[in-house]
Amino acid sequence: MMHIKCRGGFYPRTDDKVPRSEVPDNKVSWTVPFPEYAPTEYTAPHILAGPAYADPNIGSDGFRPVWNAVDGSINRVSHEGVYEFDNGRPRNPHGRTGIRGRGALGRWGPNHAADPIVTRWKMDAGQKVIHDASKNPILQFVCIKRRDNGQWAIPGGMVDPGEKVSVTLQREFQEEALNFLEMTSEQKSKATEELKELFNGGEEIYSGYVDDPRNTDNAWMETVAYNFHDSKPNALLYKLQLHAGDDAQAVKWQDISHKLDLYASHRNFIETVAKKHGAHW
Ligand code: RP5
Ligand code: MG
Ligand code: MG
Repeated sequence: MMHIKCRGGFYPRTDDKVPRSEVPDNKVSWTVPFPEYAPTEYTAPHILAGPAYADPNIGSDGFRPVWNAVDGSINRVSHEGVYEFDNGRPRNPHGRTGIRGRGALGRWGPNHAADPIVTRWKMDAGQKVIHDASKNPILQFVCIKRRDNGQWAIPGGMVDPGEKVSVTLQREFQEEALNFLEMTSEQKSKATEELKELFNGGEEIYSGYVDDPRNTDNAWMETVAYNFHDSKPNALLYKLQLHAGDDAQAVKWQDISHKLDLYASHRNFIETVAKKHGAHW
């Protein structure tokens, strides 16, 4: 995958003050010499302030990360294989981005996320809805609108230190698409119980690098995307009450087709899911 969304223009959420230095398509790969390359150095102020989820700067007292390894509770292993280094910093395995430093990402190297793709068939009067042109049934997925940039996306999120990916998948879905953070503990246990069967039956769709607009030369997003599908008409997903929460400002059931324009590499994951189910794309 040639990254596009983490090249060109300005770094996200910098009020157009932090331009990415230009990287032409044929100079993305580190194996192609690019002596004039002078990427902008940028790590967001809120990351430099040192929140719990962020690494200290490389070279800081007491910071002895173990790269390419599970470092205590922090997973610094890339799904893409062993990463190399650029002046002592992990180097983006998909090439140049025009920015050095961590940007808005907390970790040097891979920043691990998980993406739950929750799907159901579009139904009308008890029948699957068939697309006129492709003659294939239409699949729908739970889609959120991100608060940070207004783009539609899978309700994914970061894997907390030591957290199992299976837990992250369900937790992020519950926070962003069901607004768990504002439920009573009773409501939460009831909903968790209802979702248990669905989330036990997931299928891995993708693991690896994400073309995320926050990526830099030294910090990048990786994810594990799972599909959780409910094929029974009138079953759980046809009754579920969606409520946007946490870093989502809206949530909806989105019909799947090639026309989708989604955040980062999410369109690719949705295409894989549609094809696996023989759905319209
Ligand atoms: C994307 O960023 C991943 O695919 C995942 O959807 C998301 C995780 O970051 P936050 O939603 O926590 O910002 O690269
Ligand atoms: Mg989240
Ligand atoms: Mg999120």
